Order: sequence, then C-alpha cells, then structure tokens
Amino acid sequence: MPAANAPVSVLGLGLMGSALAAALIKAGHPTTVWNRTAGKTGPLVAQGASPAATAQEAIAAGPLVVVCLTTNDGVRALLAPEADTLAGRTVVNLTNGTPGQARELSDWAAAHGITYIDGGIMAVPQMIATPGAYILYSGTDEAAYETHRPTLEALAGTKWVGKDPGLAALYDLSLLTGMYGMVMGVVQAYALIGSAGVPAHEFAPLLKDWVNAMTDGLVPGMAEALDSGQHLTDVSSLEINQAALPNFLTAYAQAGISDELFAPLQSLLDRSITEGHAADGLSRLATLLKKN
Ligand code: FVH
Repeated sequence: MPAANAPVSVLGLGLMGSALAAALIKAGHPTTVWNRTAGKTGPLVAQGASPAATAQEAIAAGPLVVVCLTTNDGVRALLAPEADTLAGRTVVNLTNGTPGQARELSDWAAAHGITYIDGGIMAVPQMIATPGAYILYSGTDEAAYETHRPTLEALAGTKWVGKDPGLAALYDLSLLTGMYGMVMGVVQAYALIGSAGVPAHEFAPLLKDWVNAMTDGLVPGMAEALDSGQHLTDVSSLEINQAALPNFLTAYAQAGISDELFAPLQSLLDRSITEGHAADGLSRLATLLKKN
C-alpha cells in the first residue's frame, strides 16, 4: 500500500509531465524523472527530483511509472524495449490517445506481466494539483488503481471510469469534443463580430454570459431527451434551425469570414428534416450522427 512517501517515476517532462512531477515532489513523493531531451530535468531536480540517465533507470526506481508523452506511438516505442524492467510494476499512461490505443497498450502490458492504467487529464498544466483539476482512469486491474490512488491524488482529483482500459480515453475525448465544439463557436463569433470592427473585449461579456446560459440548460436537457428518447421540443425545432442556418452562412460570406467550421451543419440539419425529425429538438442530431 503506497504511503505518502511512495516513490514514483515520471517519463516525459513536457509541459504536462513537468507539472505532474512537480506536484508529486511537492506532495513528498520521492520522484525519479526522465526525459528524452535531458535538459528538461533541471528545474525538477532543483525541486528535489532524482534524474535518471535512461528510461530504464527511471522505471527501475519504483513500483509506479507515470508516462506523459506527445502520442501513444511514442509511448509504445519507449516502453516496448523496457518490458522486462516494467514487469511487476504499474504504468499509468496519461498521454492523450484513442480508446483503441489504450486497449492495445493494456493487452501488450498484460502479456508482459505489467499492470496498465490509462488516464485522461482534464486540466491544463497550470491546473495540476489545484481543486478544479481531475484525471479519468480506467484499466483491467481496479485493485492496482486503488493501491496507487493515494499517490495519484497528488496530481489532481481522481475519477475511475471502468475496467475497459479504453474508457478513460473515451471519456476524455468526449469531454474534449464538447470543449472543442464550444471553443470553435467562440472563435467563429469573435471572427464575425470583429468583421464590423467591434473589439473582442467589448463583445466578450455578452458572449460569455450567452454561452454559459445556453450550456447550463442545454447539457442536462439534452441528456434527458437522449436517455428518454423523447426529442420533441417546444424550445427550438430542427425545422427552425434548418431555416436559420443559411442566414449564418450568408452573413459569414458577406463579412468575408470562412464558413468552413459551420457549413457542415447544413447537411446534417437537411438530413434531419428529410428523415422526418422537423419537430424534434437539437438532441435528435446526436442520434443522427451514429453510423450504421
Ligand atoms: N498541455 C496541455 O494542456 C494538455 C492537457 C491535457 C493532456 N495533454 C496531453 O498530455 C501529453 C503531453 O502534453 P505536453 O503538454 O506535456 O506536451 P509537450 O510539452 O509537447 O511535451 C511532450 C513530451 O513528450 C516527449 N516525447 C515525445 N515523443 C517522444 C518519444 N518518441 N520518446 C520519448 N519522449 C517523447 C517530449 O520529449 P522531448 O521532446 O522533450 O525530448 C516531451 O517530454 C499529450 O498527450 C497531450 O495531448 C496536455
């Protein structure tokens, strides 16, 4: 059972890996750090980390190995030659990736006697070890997660999402999808209002309040419609949205703004009408996105 002083190794000291290692050091964990480009260990060593000359040396330093690289291709390439050293240890992979990649890495780890936990970080580096941050975890060995949870809590809040190793990545990508949709709407709104010379800072309070008000009601409301299968609405029908969308696309064109983010909505709205959902609300679109 890891105690407050359980040793941890961190592989990958980019912006996120460095923030993770710093949080572990601050929480009192003996932390061994390794990065492909050795110079990045300096600031962490100054905070109390032990530098490892090789990934193998870092892995050998303790029972828990946290990995945070750019991609899972990099993770695979880094860990594959170290399977013997990793055997009997737990890898927590916090690299962004797909559910399929997580399952493949989990299968590979199991075949080599390595415990694999996948994670999705719901935070930017500056949020690590602050109250708003949390990390999603999944993996076949929930007991291993529970064993290391006290250590992982030094990084951020912890949220176990299930024994399918791909689930943390699925939750992560789903949450990030919601974020990207919202961010792209904000990007388009600033581009459109900016075309009339309105300074962004002047428009910002209106946009913020509007987006907050819309998402506050829309997110739970849409969940209710999807779970019940009742998409009929008295708020905003697909028919009215389909009729309005050309106004947006025309206004973008007249303002000299690209419609590449929003034009794809037209075919989805058109299809919702031809498939007989004119009176339904926007929740219906989630069902239409499913491919057979
Ligand atoms: N930064 C963020 O806001 C997001 C928040 C949510 C989670 N993401 C994911 O975290 C992963 C790492 O992101 P990062 O911000 O730390 O990225 P970088 O600062 O660019 O650092 C990348 C590190 O990965 C090392 N690296 C890359 N490829 C390899 C490889 N083949 N072998 C070994 N190490 C590799 C790189 O090393 P170096 O270039 O310094 O030598 C950095 O340490 C990522 O999945 C985000 O999506 C962050």
